[in-house]
Amino acid sequence: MNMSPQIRIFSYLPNPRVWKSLITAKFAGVNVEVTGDKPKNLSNWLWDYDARAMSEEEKSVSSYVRKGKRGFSGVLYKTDEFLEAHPFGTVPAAFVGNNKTGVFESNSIMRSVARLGNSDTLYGQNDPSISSRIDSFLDANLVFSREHQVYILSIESLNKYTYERMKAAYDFYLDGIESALSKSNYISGNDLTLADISFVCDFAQFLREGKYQEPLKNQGFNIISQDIKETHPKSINHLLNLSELDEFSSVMGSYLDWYKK
Ligand SMILES: N[C@@H](CCC(=O)N[C@@H](CS)C(=O)NCC(=O)O)C(=O)O
Repeated sequence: MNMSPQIRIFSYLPNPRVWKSLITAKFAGVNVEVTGDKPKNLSNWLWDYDARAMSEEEKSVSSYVRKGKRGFSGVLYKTDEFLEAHPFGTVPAAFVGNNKTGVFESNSIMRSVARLGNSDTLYGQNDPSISSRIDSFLDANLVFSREHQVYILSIESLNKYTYERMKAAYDFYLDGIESALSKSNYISGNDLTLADISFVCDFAQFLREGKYQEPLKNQGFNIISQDIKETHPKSINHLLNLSELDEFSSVMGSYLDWYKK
């Protein structure tokens, strides 16, 4: 059996965006290799196909100094080859196949894993209209998760505009998911697909706004998802039920335990 990785992913860890690929890999039997470190340590790493931690001395003479653009405020070290493969310079950053093709955006990395795998249903492999419908949910998910990224990065010093945008994105995305789940057992139809995996990983991360009750309250805001069990019951039950499956729980570990209590 060939054990060399079919996909290599570099990221800060743990990262729910990477979990999308790891959960997909469990369902589809794909060999994914993950490299990385805690978020705060990633500024000491050389971002590269052969990503690795650097010594202080190496950093001081490195010619790969870049300014962090999104989520990282200080200096990062990214090789020219990394930026060629990953023009937006973000993690998770995947390298796929023998020619190490750069694949970025966590939903696309997950798609890449599914395409390499052996499941007919995860990405609607046998029917272009089904895979396109799954793509539609993944696009909607990315719009939601971008709003979430802005919200969570500024949650200790929010302004009303950011909060209202997040609330509108939350209502829009969850209304769609709730509506889809009122017609079928899974988000995109009768099978578990990438749409479900992406939803679980990104939304589990969003729920962590609940850990910021105090700072939100002090700024005059409420937890956006506080009434989800009444407003979007199918969505939250779907997330909690899927998180119990081995393929999810073996990757997500205790991430949702605080919420389930
Ligand atoms: N939508 C992207 C988000 C990726 C992203 O924004 N990553 C940030 C960290 S959260 C990054 O790598 N920033 C690099 C930088 O600041 O230069 C995904 O799902 O992969």
